[in-house]
Amino acid sequence: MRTTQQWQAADAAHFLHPFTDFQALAKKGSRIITRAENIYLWDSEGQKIFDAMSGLWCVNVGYGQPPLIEAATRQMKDLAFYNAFFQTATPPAIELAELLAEVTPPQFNHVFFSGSGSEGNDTIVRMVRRYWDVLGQPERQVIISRRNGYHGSTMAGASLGGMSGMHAQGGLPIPGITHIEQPYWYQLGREMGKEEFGRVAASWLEDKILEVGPEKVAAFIGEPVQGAGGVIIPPDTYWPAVQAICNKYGILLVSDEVICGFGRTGHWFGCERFGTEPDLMTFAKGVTSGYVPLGGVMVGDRVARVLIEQGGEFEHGYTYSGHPVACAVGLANIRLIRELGLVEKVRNETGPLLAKLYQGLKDHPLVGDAETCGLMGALLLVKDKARGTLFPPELAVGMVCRGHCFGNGLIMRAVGDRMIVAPPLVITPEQIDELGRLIRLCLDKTWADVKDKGWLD
Ligand code: PXG
Repeated sequence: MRTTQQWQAADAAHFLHPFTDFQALAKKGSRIITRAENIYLWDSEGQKIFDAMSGLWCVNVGYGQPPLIEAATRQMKDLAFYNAFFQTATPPAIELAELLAEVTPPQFNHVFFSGSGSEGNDTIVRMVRRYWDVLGQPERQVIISRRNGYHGSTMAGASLGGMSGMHAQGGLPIPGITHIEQPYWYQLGREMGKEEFGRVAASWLEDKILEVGPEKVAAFIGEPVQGAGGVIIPPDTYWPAVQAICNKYGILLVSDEVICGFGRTGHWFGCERFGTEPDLMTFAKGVTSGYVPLGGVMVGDRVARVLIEQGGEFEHGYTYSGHPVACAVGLANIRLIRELGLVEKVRNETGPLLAKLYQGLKDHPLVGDAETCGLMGALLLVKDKARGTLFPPELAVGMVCRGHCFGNGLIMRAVGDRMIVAPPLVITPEQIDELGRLIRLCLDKTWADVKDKGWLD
């Protein structure tokens, strides 16, 4: 086994990491993760780390699950690969399609597989536009999404996303994609109640539809809870109002369930938590708990019927659409989620425990807001709780806190000054207590730094 320094040198020499300042990382050296079990990781220095981000929002069943490992091994032996082009199929892809139709809401009976969430959203753009073409309304091209939403990093995914840094590189968004403001109450709506703000934020969709022209709008896409944007949990009034607006103008509703799907919110899919009936859903991550890459699009009956009965050939697909090993792991993963009752556990036990923990964290002097949805949580670090004053962004207080998390064996992410977690769904009540102690320790250390540096003045 190489030493940490040897890994870091080879890494810096050859490996360009995603969303990374290459030169800065090469100087500092990557952290090398070598092993994992349950909800814990170990790095090349032997440090044990509490993985409160489930890898990257994906390892829902935790690490080292034998049924998933065995499913992959068995499938690789039987048939490591065959494609789904040219009128062929493999048993795992067929069986997973069948099982997905079962665990998703009733309007979903068909799936189009991809290799990732980004590819899934590329499929969404092509499918939505194709749907309106087939219906004889080719002018319906425009897809509306939200600022600070995240839908992936391909050309279409990054365009649908509302990340200004991403749009600034590479001439994005592509034509026909436009954005509205996000439903972030703390930033945009604190002068009103949350319920009222939810309705106001939804009304921005109607304003945009009228601005573009309803006859030109194809679809609206959003994450039930914005994940990468900082676990932005909309008021309960938001999604039903969005659904009503989509219905009013006949616009397709797309729920990007890449993070919220497969139990994260305490429901199988986030749309079920927030009471919408989307026409299409993107999924990835939790479908295989990240053990192997897989993504796709659930196609609701409204769209499927048109594409199947009137559409002819849909000229779109990936080499790995329905990859047999990925699908075999997906099957084993969904069966395990069912067997362990993880969705119900999140809804009735661990989700409420995390909510209670976060309610308690509100008394910390740094914490201006603390909220959870299922097993996602966000803490907003603020300068003055009473007034709700934020720290100047250039102080990067969130990064200071993240540094303490790294140093103390906890993976908690910083999105600006929002500290976020999304632990594996197998987390136990005792492990939630452990998470609470670690978070408090890191908040206390950050608080000490902030006072020492005179950042409260
Ligand atoms: N949609 C959503 C809602 C996502 O969260 C994607 C699509 C794209 O999936 P792929 O598999 O192509 O990465 C995602 C991915 C972060 C972070 O910083 C989040 C994601 C990916 C990378 C980083 O929180 N989500």
